[in-house]
Amino acid sequence: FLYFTRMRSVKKTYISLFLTLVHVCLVQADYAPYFFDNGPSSDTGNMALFSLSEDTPVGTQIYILNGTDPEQDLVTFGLAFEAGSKEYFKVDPKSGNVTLIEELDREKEDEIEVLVSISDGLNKVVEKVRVLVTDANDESPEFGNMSFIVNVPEDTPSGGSIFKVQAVDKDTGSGGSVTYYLQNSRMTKFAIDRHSGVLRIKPGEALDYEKSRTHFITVVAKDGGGKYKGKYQVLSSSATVTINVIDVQDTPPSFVGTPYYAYVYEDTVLGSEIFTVVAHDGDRGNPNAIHYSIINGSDGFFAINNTSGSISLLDYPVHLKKEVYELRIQASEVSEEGNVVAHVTSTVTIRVVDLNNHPPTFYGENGPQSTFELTMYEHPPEGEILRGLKITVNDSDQGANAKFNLRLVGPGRVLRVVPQTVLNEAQVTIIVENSAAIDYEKYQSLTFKLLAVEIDTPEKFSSTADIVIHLLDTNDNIPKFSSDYYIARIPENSPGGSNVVSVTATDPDSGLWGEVKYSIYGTGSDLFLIHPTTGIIYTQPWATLDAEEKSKYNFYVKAEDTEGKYSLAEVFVTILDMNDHPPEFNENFLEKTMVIGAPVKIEAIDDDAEEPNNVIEYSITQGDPDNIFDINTETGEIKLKSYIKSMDIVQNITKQRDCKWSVVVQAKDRGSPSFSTTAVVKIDITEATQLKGPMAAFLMQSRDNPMKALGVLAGVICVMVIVTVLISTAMFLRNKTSNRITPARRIIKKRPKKHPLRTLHRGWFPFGRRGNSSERFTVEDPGSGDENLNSNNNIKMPPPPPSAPALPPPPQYIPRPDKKVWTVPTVSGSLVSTSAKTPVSNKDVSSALVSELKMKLEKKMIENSATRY
Ligand SMILES: *[C@@H]1O[C@H](CO)[C@@H](O)[C@H](O)[C@H]1NC(C)=O
Ligand SMILES: *[C@@H]1O[C@H](CO)[C@@H](O)[C@H](O)[C@H]1NC(C)=O
Ligand SMILES: *[C@@H]1O[C@H](CO)[C@@H](O)[C@H](O)[C@H]1NC(C)=O
Ligand SMILES: *[C@@H]1O[C@H](CO)[C@@H](O)[C@H](O)[C@H]1NC(C)=O
Ligand SMILES: *[C@@H]1O[C@H](CO)[C@@H](O)[C@H](O)[C@H]1NC(C)=O
Ligand SMILES: *[C@@H]1O[C@H](CO)[C@@H](O)[C@H](O)[C@H]1NC(C)=O
Ligand SMILES: CC(=O)N[C@H]1CO[C@H](CO)[C@@H](O)[C@@H]1O
Ligand SMILES: CC(=O)N[C@H]1CO[C@H](CO)[C@@H](O)[C@@H]1O
Repeated sequence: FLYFTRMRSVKKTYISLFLTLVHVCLVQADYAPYFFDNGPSSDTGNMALFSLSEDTPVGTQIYILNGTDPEQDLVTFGLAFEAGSKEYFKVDPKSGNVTLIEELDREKEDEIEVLVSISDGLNKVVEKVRVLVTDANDESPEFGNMSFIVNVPEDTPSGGSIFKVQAVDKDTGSGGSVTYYLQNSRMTKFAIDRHSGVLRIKPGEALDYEKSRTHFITVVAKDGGGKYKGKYQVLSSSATVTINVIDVQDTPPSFVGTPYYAYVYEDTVLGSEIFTVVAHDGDRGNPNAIHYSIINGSDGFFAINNTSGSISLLDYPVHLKKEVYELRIQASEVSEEGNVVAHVTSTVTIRVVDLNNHPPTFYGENGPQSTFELTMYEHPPEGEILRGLKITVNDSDQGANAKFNLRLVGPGRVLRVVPQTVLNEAQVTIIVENSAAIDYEKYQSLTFKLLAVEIDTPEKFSSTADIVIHLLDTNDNIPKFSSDYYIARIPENSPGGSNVVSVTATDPDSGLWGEVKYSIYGTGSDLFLIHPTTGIIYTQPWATLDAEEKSKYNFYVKAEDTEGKYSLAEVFVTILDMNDHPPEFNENFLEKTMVIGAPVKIEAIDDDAEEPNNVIEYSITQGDPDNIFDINTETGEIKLKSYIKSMDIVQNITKQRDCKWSVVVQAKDRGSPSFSTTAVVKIDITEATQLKGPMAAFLMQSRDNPMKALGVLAGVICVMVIVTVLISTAMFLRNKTSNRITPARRIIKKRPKKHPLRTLHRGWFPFGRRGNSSERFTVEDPGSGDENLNSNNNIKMPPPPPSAPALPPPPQYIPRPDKKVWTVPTVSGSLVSTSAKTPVSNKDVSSALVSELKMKLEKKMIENSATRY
C-alpha cells in the first residue's frame, strides 16, 4: 500500500507537475496553497507575530513553517529578506524548519521583516511577516561620552551638589535600569544619589585647596539584572570622576625666609639694593599680586620697591646714626580689581656694620694733639684732677670698633686716668694718685704716655699722646742732718776757738728754701759756738776745758731754712783727758812700822781724770842701808824680800841692829809724758813677837797657809752677818709691837720718791714703757745716759723744744759704813780716788734709789776684793 501510495504520490507529483505546467502554460486551473495560522504563541505557522529572544544561539531551530495546498499538492516553503538587509534565518523548503543563522541584537534590530512563501508548484503565496526580537540582559550601563573632570570651588558648602553622572543601559526592563554607587564611599568626602547620579560633598565635609587640590572618585553604574542566555546576570561599569578643587581667596600672603637680617656696610653705595623680601599669596591657586611697603622704622633712609620687594639705601651710610634699624614691612595682596584683600607685616633688621677704619684720636682744645703740657706745683693733693689738661679722645667708628682702653704709662702709681674704658668719645681726666712721688727734688718734669688701644677689634688700633708735667718747687723739705747725732772728742786744755766737730744738714729745696742756718741749744752748749752757715762747732774763745771738772757735754744742733722749717740733731762732746797732774803722795815723809812677814802700804794719788794718766806705778829707787824690799808696782805694797825670814837676817844686814830703814819710793803715772814723784819712807822693822793675841798668831800661821786663812775669814764674816740679822730682827719686832713706823713702811713711803724718776724717763722714751730695766740701766751705768739721749733723738718725732738735755746723774760716793770692821790694813778703797772729789750735791730725785743701789754695788766689790786675798 505504501508502495502504492508512493507510486501514487509519485504519479501524483508527476501529474501535478504536469498539471501545473499545463496550468501555467494554459490558464490557471489550480488553487493556491496557504499557511496555517496557529496564533502568536505557536511555533508553527507563518511566523506572524513570532518573537525571538536576542540571545538565541545561532543554529537553533526556531520555527516550522506550516501550510497546505487545497489540492493537497506538496508545498514547499521559502524565506526571503528585503534587499540589503541581513538574512537571519534559513528555511528547509520541504519541512519548513526555520533555523537562526545570524546573531541577533535587539538593540540594533528589534523587528525582522521576513518574506515567507509557500508554493505548491504552481502557485506561490508570499507573505510579509515581522519577527519580534525580544530583549536579553546583554548590555551593561554605559556612561555617556562625557568629561568626568569637575572643577569645584573650595568654598562649596557641604552637602552641595557638584556634578551629575549618567549611565545608560540599552537593555529594557530591569536589565536596562541603572543605579549608581561610589567605590570606597566611606573614604571620600563625596556621596552620590543612587538613582539620579547627583554627586555631592558629604555633609560635614569641606574642600580645602591648600590641603588637596584634586580628588579622584570612581562611580559605579549597575543595571537591575536580567536573563542572558539562560542565566541571570547584573552588569555594571565604572567611571572615574576627577574633581579639581578651585582655590578661592581665603589665605593672606606670607613672607618667605623670615626672619630677615640685612647689613649696611660703611662702603655700601648710595641707592644700592641691600636686601630683598619675598611674600607669596597664600592662595596659590589664584595668586594675587603682592605689593610691598615700609610701614615705619626706616627714618627715611630706606625704600622698598613695591613690586620686587627689594630694599635700597637712600642715604650715605655715614649718615646712619643708629647701629640697628628695624624696618616694618608690609606685603599686601591686591586683587585684580585693585583692592587690598589681605596683608601681612614682618620686620627686617638692618645692622649698620662699621668697618673699623678709625683709630682712637686725642684732641686738645684746637684739634688733634699728641703732646699735652702742664706746669704745676709739686705735691698736689691726692685725688686732685689735673684741670690744666684738656684732653678728649674719640674714635669715629661705631660699636665695638669704637671701644678702647685708656692707659697711662709712666712712673707707676703716680697718676691715674679716668675713664679706663671709652666708647666713642670721652673727656680724659687725670687724677693724682701719689702726691709724694710728684717731687720737684726727684724730677723737675714728669713724662707720661697716654695710650688708647682698641679692645675688641682685630686691628687693635691705638694712639698715644705725651703728657709732660713741669713741676714747680715748693718748700717741701726740711733741712736734714747727715746723722741724728754727732760725737766729738776734744782734748782738755784746748785753746778757745778750737774746732770741735762739723755738722751738715741739707735741704734739697731750691733757692732760699734750700739754704740752711745752724744754731745750737741746750745747757751743755755754753762753752761752744757754731758757725751758722758752715756748721762748724768750736769752743768759746774764753772756754777752758777740763776733763777733771766735766768730761762730757751734750746739746742740740738745729738746722733751719729760711721759712723756719728745722730739724735737730744731738752733739756729744767728750773732753779727752791730758796728763796734766803728777801723782802726789799724801805726805812727803812717811813713817811705817813693819812686822816681819806683813807688808806696809803707801799710796799716791794722781788727779788726772782718766787712765792711763791717773794710773800710778810704784817703784823703790833706793834703800838704806840696803834694799831688802819689794814693792807691788800697782798697789804700792812694800814687803820684805822673801829670803828675809827673821830678825836675825835683818840685823845681820844692819850693822847697827836698830832695824830702821829709809826707802825712797817713786810714784810715776803712765801718762805721756809721764810725771813722777818720790817720797822717803821710814820703815821700822820689828819682831813678830811684839804682837800678841790670836790675830797675830793667826796671821803668822796663815803666811804658810793662805787658803785656811781665807776660810776662817769667811767664817768670821758669816757669824757677823748672822748676828746682824738677829739684831735687826729683834729691833723690827720691837718696833712692830710699839706701832711705830716699820722699815717695811718706810720702804713703801720711799716709793713715791721714785716716781719723778720714772716720769722723767717716760719723757725720754716716748714710745716705750721700759719700766724697771731702763731705770736700773740709768742708775747702774750713769755714763750711758748719753746713749739714752741718742735713742730719743733717733725716734722720728717732732723734736721737743730745744732745751739743755739733762746730764746723767753723776756716780755717787757713799763712804763705806763698816770700814772699821776691817782689821786687815791692806784692804783699801782705792776706787774712791777720783769720785771722792765729785761734790755730793746731787739733789736729784733719784738720789735715794741711787744710793741704795750704790751701796749694794760697793758691798759686792768689797766682797770680790776680799776673796782675792
Ligand atoms: C564622544 O567621543 C568621541 C571620541 O572620543 C568624540 O569624538 C566625540 O566628540 C564625543 N562626543 C561627545 C558628545 O562628547
Ligand atoms: C612702628 O610701628 C609699630 C606698630 O605700629 C609701633 O609699635 C612702633 O612704635 C613704630 N615705630 C616707630 C619708630 O614709629
Ligand atoms: C609702585 O611704585 C611705582 C613707582 O614708584 C608707582 O608708580 C606705582 O603707583 C606704585 N604702585 C602702587 C600699587 O602703589
Ligand atoms: C621695581 O622692580 C621692578 C623689577 O625689578 C623694576 O622693573 C621696576 O623698575 C622697579 N621699580 C622701581 C620704581 O624701581
Ligand atoms: C671727635 O672729636 C672731634 C673734635 O672734638 C670732632 O670733630 C669729631 O666729630 C668727633 N668725632 C666723633 C665721632 O665724635
Ligand atoms: C851673819 O853674817 C855673818 C857674816 O857675814 C855670817 O857668817 C852669819 O852666818 C850671818 N848670820 C845669819 C843668821 O845669817
Ligand atoms: C508538521 C505539522 O505541525 N503540521 C501541522 C500543520 O497544521 C495542521 C493544522 O493545524 C496540523 O494538523 C498539523 O499537524
Ligand atoms: C529535513 C528536516 O530536518 N526535517 C525535520 C523538521 O522538523 C521535524 C520536527 O522537529 C523533524 O522531525 C524533521 O526531521
